[in-house]
Amino acid sequence: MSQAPPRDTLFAQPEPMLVDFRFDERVASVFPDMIRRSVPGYGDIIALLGLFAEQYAQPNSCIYDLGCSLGAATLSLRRRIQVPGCRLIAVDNAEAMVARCREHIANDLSPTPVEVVCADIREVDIKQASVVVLNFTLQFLPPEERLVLLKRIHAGLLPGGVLVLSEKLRFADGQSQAFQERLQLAFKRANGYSELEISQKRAALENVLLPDTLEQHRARLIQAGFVQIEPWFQAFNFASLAAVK
Ligand code: GEK
Repeated sequence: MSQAPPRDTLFAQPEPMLVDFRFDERVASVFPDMIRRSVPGYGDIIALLGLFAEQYAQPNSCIYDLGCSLGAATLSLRRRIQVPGCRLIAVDNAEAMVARCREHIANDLSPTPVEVVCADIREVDIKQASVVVLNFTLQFLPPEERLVLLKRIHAGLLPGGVLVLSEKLRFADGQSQAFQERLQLAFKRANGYSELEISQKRAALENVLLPDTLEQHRARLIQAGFVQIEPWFQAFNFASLAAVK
């Protein structure tokens, strides 16, 4: 029988000196519980990512999971690749995440080889790619560096390749922002987070996770060179887009 993942209680006690959120050992140790209870639709997105690998992976190409954390997206992609000669490259710059990711990959028996790389996604070569996944990662880059990365991804994709970009969204219209935030807050409360946990986590993420609007994402993807952009998932203020080269 598999054990329940350790519960996230990182922000349950009052913090006299709240510091900016970091992907350290404490976060890595509770990450599956944290992301599942904080991001509405996360489990569905992970499961559905496999279909992008099934439909878009090209023979003898590379598939990238950028900001892979513990490898949930990598495993979903790996299990549905249908063509020969693919290689998966999972990248994260948090050592605590990468160490655990390597264990998860080693425990999975799907045949496609996976290279888990501890590096900054801004410094990784992207080549011969048929599928690239940025599942809730772009939002952690400084805004002025996001277009550069998308341009590099576009350049490294094969014709017909796809980028799947999942992000927390911001809404330019105040009414929409309030509506979506209210429901995400309700989601977190329904998943057992206290008001203290919610407010301390929010403060810790304030300078670290900087969301864009859907319109900004669309415009940036077009600027990067993508010709077809399809929003394919949204749950409150979390969404995923597919951009085809
Ligand atoms: C999932 N995709 O489970 N270079 C490399 N990694 C980075 C960088 C960077 N510059 N910036 C942030 N990260 C995963 C979830 S979590 C999302 C992704 C979240 C990494 C960071 O270390 C963390 O592991 C991940 O991006 C973001 O599908 O926690 O909301």
